[in-house]
Amino acid sequence: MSTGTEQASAEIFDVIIIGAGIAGMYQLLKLRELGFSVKVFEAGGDVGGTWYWNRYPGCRFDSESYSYGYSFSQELLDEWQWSEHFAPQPETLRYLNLVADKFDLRGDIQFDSRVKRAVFDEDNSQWAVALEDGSCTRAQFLISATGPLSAPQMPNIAGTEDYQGESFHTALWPRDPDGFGGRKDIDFTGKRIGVIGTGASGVQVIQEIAKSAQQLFVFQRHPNWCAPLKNGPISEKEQREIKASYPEIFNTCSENFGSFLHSPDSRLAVETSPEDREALFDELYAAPGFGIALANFRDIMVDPKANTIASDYIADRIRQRIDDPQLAEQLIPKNHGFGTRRVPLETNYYEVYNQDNVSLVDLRETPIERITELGVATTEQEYALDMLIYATGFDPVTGSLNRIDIRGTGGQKLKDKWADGPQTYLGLQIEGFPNFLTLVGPHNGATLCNIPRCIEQNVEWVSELLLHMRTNKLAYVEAAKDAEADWTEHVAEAAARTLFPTADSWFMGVNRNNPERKPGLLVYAGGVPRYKAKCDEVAARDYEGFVLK
Ligand code: NA7
Repeated sequence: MSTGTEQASAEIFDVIIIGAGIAGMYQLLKLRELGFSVKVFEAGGDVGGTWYWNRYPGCRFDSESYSYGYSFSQELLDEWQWSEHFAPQPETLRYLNLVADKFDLRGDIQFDSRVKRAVFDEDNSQWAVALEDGSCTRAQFLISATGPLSAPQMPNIAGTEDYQGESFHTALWPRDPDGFGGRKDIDFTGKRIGVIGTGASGVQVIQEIAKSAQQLFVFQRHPNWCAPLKNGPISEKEQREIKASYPEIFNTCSENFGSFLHSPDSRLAVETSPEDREALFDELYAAPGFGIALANFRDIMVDPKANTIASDYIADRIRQRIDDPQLAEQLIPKNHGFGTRRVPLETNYYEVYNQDNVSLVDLRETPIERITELGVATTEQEYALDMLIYATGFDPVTGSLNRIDIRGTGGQKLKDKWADGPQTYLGLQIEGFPNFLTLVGPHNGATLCNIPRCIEQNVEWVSELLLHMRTNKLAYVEAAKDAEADWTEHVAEAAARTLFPTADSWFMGVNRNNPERKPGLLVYAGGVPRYKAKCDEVAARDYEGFVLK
């Protein structure tokens, strides 16, 4: 690593962690408990990761709150009360701040510190990690906890810098200096507002803006299959029941494909009568959370015929909710089946299109030509706006790692190694990048998961590995080439058994706004129980597939 302009710190840590979100915080706590010296670098001004950055109005998670929090501390479970079944962002960030305070985490976290480069020093078996401010710190191990969706992506549209009104990306929403949410003075009342993007973030922010905007223009390239969230406050009685059943809650999660509370129906849609199918669909559509995707017939994500049956049902529900039949057709996906992309959960999303103050601009009919000083110019007209919101998502999973110059043995760049798609072992380690571990990395079980459940699994597994190495006086861990190739092949096979590859989505690494990026599968679609069993088996066989020395 060049030291010409970089200030090397004297202290050498056992571990450097990049990121102080849910994964980085727990990894710090775990390793510190085991006696490792740890330094965390966090680009943000405080803890929270996703929940620190995504402060747009309406932001909340789609996991049942009580299935989302950390499970490792009974005291924390007893102390914390979620107020809603699906908590809003400020509450989740308040929760993560409580965790940071309770376990005294901040002392080992350096905030406002974006990692620019990380280079493996082969002579010393150490990582040299340089920040944007020019400082450089060394550690034996490097752990990325950068989050799967943390590299905000602006649209590749000309003129974004010309726009003179207020504009925000949902994932970089300005912070309220006195609270956990977004800046309170950002007001939609009486304004003409444009939103580009109708993924999970766009859907949430659109619902909020429609309440008070003078006029809201939704610039939609492709619609998604949205379904009702059915959120509500948690009553006193429910609170007591939740607190008494945490072991069952976490156990149910651990048995399910994506670690959610929703277990699949054991029947096949294609073998069930239309009446019985309708009965299950109706029940799930009226129920809270992701059940509509995850508690559905077990063939809807693997059999195109079953998927069409489910898609047709959801399409009819959308038609029932939109007054204008032509508009309804524009809001029904035609290029992918239900569940093959992330299903945004919504509250009155479709109904907002029945309001006079909301207009859909279908970009497949009239594409955006450019952003202008005044607003958005499509092939048909220029929309003058007071505020423009980019809900255009992220450079997914590998994006946050590729934005750091990571170099392994022989100076090899991680970005180059992954140019044709990621190759990993268990989504946790990469051949040629010794002593580097990727929490929630590409091809990791945590990529299609109620994420804190899998973060705990990742963190505990990595902690055990480091403990094993210390106990056995081992200083070097690297995925073996054949183990990496086998895992990468297994990940592709697991996805090929599902319908995920039939859709363009962030799961498949599609990001047309980044011209450098080729699509490449990013998620592990074999299910969390299978992933966890594989990780446990590898550990039980003395870390089979790793070179340890
Ligand atoms: P997503 O799900 O990636 O959605 C991004 C949206 O932005 C999607 O509707 C895109 O349309 C749209 N988009 C992106 N680029 C453009 C351009 N250039 N022009 C027009 N429209 C564009 O991101 P989210 O933030 O909503 O959600 C990400 C995850 O966060 C989600 O899966 C949850 O797990 C939480 P497209 O469909 O590509 O036509």
